[in-house]
Amino acid sequence: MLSSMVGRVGSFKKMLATSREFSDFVHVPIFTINIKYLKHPYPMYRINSLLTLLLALSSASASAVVYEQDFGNSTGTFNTASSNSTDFIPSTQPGGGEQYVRIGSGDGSWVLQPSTLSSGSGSELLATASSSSSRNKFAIYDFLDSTSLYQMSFDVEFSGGTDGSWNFVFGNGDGGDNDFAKTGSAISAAETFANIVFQFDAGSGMTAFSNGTELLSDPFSQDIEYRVEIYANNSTSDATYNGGVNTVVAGSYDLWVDGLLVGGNLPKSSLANGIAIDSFTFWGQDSTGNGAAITLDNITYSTAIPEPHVICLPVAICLFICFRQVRRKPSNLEL
Ligand SMILES: [Ca+2]
Ligand SMILES: [Ca+2]
Repeated sequence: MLSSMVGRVGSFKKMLATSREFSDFVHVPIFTINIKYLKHPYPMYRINSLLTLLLALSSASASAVVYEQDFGNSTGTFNTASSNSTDFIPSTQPGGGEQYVRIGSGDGSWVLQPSTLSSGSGSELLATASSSSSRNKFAIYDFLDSTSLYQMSFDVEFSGGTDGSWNFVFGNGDGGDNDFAKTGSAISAAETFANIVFQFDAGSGMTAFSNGTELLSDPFSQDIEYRVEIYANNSTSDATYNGGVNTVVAGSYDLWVDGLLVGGNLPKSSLANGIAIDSFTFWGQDSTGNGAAITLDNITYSTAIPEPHVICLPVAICLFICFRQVRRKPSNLEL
């Protein structure tokens, strides 16, 4: 029975880890339920009831809107030079923003294909950079309910380049002069919260920059799959996350790669204080022979930093019940 219970707990953790509402916190210690306290057998129907209760509490406590772009299951290629498409990328949930892809005058392609990433499913987005300064660009902009706090994550792998770069920018375009909505445009500093440049080097190396400053943690190489997480704070007050364990100070962001904090409190660009973050883009350029490739999947972007109590409350209840049962005889088990 104990092994069965442990299995259920493992399934619960897996269920949380695969939920987009929680997946960004799997590196957080509070998810490590110490199974040694589950020494007494427990009726499975009560476990099921408990899990139902916990999930209900979780849903009721959610405050941030989490949008997801997982590229669905469709396949296809968009590679028409000097043109763009607003319907090549599958739609996200209602309110999840406008989206398009663009091919510049330097060739390259956007490809929806069956997932190749170990963490992926369905389709993924594979793109090659332009061979010139004319950008190949993918953007999602003006998603609703955005705030000055922002959380985003995605799976990514770079490959195939000896020069050129991919850029990842998030911020907020300005109404009728929205650089995120302009095909091929870079994003002005005034609309940029952060611009991360992934520069392709000879061999399979890469050099990453945040708003022009090299990330000395050197977190990226080609041909390796990464899970990237962003916690951004454009408010004028410090913000905490991961149950208060981490703080991202006002006007900065934290960059996590595969559960490691590779850049803490990285200074923002020039987006004005308090402006909501409602847009992001990836673009590739200056790659000889269109070699510099990027593969993306499982993009989530949130209108706030998800509140830690969403996670802490159910886990605390679970731990409380587990401790409680340790102190009672098996015959007296009650919930
Ligand atoms: Ca997918
Ligand atoms: Ca906007």
